[in-house]
Amino acid sequence: MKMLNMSLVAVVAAVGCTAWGTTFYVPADGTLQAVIDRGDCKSGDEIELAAGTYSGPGYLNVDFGVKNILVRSADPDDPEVVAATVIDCQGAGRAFVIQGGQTAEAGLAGLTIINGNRSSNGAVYVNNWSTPTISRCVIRNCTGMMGGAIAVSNASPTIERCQLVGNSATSGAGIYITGGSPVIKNCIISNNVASHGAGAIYSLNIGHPVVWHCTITDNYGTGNAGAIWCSSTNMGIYGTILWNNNATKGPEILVGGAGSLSTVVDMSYCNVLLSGIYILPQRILSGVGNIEVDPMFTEGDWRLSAESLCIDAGDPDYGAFAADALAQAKEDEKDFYGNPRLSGAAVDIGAAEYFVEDVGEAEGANVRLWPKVINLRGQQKFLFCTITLGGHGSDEIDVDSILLEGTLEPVWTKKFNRVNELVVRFDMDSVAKMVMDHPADTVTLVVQGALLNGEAFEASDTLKIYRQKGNQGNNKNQNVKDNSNKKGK
Ligand SMILES: [Ca+2]
Repeated sequence: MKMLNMSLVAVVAAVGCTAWGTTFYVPADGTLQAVIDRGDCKSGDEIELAAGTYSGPGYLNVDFGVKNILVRSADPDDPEVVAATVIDCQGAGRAFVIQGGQTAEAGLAGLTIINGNRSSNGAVYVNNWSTPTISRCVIRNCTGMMGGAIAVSNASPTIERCQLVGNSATSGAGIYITGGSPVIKNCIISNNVASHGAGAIYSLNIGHPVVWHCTITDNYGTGNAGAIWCSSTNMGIYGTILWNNNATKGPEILVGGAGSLSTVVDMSYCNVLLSGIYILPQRILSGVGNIEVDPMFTEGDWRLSAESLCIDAGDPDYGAFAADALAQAKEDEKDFYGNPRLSGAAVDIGAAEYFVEDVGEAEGANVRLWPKVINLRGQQKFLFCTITLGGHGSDEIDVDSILLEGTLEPVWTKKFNRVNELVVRFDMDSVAKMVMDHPADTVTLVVQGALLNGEAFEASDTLKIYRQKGNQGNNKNQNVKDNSNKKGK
């Protein structure tokens, strides 16, 4: 009894939902299908797969029936556990069928599914107005005609923080939607190939699918739609990176298809290669806040590098644009990598939120740098910086510890204890020298310091860099007025 309680506590921590019923264990309690079919396995129960690779009968075409259950790995939040908990369909069928009217508490969490192959669709099929949650799964190298990884037919699953990579299909190599309003959020959809079209997502649909903060790159549609194909559908695409996808017609997104129904796409706060958008006559694509910049992923994954202009470029109202469909987008939402979805001044575009791991031991550090533009040809004398600490007063800060970018000391400091602010000034000439060779037009500068008791803190703010046209900064000194004769306290 005590062990059962312990496992329930662990489950609550892992999946973040209310405690369910019994947890069954595979393979200890039988094959996956055998456990689902047990008379004592009821709606509300969970099935935990131990790390390992599962294939063949009992692990192929696994059907939830009408049971509202969650099938998960031992720790869906641990990428190593997810990578080690594998259902290998060995090209003999698909992995899961969920078509019993399941609710959002049911579904899949933290599994890796590979080598699914079925004429209709590859790995997971969701049907019959079911609304399960498919969370933190990796689906790789699966193939099917309609939906290489996931097919949604008259259903509204939530597909979140999943990685769909290297799948193939005739249409919709990542996800194929025909009917329903699925929400696809914080997912990576990359390197999938569709022979007819829609390397990432195909939507032929009466419903309102929403794609929210996904990173969709390097997919390939042979003729049509490298990434997303909206055909006779009403779709919302928000906060998403569509980049470097490939097709003859509409490499990033193709709006419209052969169907006679109208197609309306709202695309807002996305980063998309505009030349990759193809809109057929009488179809509509509209939106606000979209940008077109190299996302500047970090080497080897889909995180944003510090210079990426996708940082803080999402909806300033954090999801208000998609609020109807995303009632579940909360302050504690996680990005693909498990970091806070909302970090810094605003939500970022893409599946990964730029997140500085170590912000120091003194909590709640916040810095505001101003002016907001560093004019490399200007006559600004100081960069001002206001430092506040959520849990500490400004009188606790050691003013001699303050550094900009780990090197530059302030030339002036003053504590305003009444409002708990420390204001410092940095010499702008020194700041300009620091950033003049910075490759982007915005720069995030880190301010660090310590309390008198030794606790460190760190926080950053982002500024624009203004360079006069044709100037690369190499003759800057000729144009800067010499204001250096009276600095310091
Ligand atoms: Ca942000």
